[in-house]
Amino acid sequence: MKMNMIPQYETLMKEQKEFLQKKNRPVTPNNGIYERYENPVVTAAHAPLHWRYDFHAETNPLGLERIGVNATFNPGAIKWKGKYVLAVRVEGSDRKSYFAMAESPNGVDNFRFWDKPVVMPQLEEPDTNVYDMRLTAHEDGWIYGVFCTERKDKSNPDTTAAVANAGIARTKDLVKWERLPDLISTSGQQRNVVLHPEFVDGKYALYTRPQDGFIEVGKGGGIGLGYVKSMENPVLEDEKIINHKAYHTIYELKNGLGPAPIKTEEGWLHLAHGVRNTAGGLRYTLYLFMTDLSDISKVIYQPAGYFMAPNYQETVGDVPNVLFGNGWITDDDGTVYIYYASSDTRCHVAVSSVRRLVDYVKNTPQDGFISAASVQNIINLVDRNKELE
Ligand code: M1P
Repeated sequence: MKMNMIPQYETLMKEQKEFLQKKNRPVTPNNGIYERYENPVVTAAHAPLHWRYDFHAETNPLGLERIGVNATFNPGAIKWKGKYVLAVRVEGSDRKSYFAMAESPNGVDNFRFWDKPVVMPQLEEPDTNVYDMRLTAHEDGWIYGVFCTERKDKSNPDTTAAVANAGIARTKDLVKWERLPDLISTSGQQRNVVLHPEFVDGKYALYTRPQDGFIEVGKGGGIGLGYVKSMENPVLEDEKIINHKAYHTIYELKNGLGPAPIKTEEGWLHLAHGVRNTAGGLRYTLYLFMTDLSDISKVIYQPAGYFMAPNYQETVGDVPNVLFGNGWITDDDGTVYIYYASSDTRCHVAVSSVRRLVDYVKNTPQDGFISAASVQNIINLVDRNKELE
């Protein structure tokens, strides 16, 4: 230790090193569709100590933390140079979110943040807050980060009035980012915007979530799809809703796409979140659906209900009862690492495979939208199982 270091330095570093090395194990039993893992993969405690502490004894004689990290959640994900890399939404104790890359050698533990958080170039009007980046390795050769940019609604004196839109940036190395103009669409606000990885008829395809207000989707809502001719001038055309919210479902109040879809032999596999209201507040769960390979606006499979809902520990956090997933990684052998966050507080992983997820979307009964239809699904299964007797 250097002479002018705070005395706590060695202890702090040793404790964090031990914490970061902690192994993670799959939870058993499970439903066969995916395996949750015992520990969250990235938490506020993963934030590097040199982001938080002034190590100089002269300026920090008491060895106090100077910059707090409140939460780490809603990560985008990409396989990069053989590593599992998350674009984590890090939220400071000042409530501002920013992006920081964290990487793991195996996708399930030992995540470490890169040396510094992402420096996102600003447009003429700076972002007040940025969050929930979706990473898309597009066939044009760029990696795009599409994220929510939030600014004060200057037309409304209410201090909580804000406007959300899709911010767009691109990179070749996940370090240096080129900021592009924000999405231009006819909707009042946009959140949960995701870039499709392939061109469609020579255009960029964007999944959207038009909304009337900052929180409420209002008359808008549903997962939309629109096209832009150029990401340098991203004017959205032909936006239409491809996945509607629906009464008495897990996506009754609102929904939004998670990461860019995975291309499979059977169709494009999508992960999304659905929101319903309850006496205890909003409940966010994750669901899957699949769209047609030749017509990406056409939903061909959508199982009833949720794919993942918060378990007991996951219900607790800054915004309780929330699962949100905007990143997944598919390995060459078909293993799928689903990165999700619980209650706007910490990041987790669940592991599945393309084969299992395709089977799940194709063979789980669809929603019949009434209880009697749900009962009939069970009767059908019971009767079929009786054929084995
Ligand atoms: O607090 C839950 C989530 O709320 C928003 O998501 P949506 O716009 O779909 O309701 C986002 O702020 C998201 O970051 C957050 O996790």
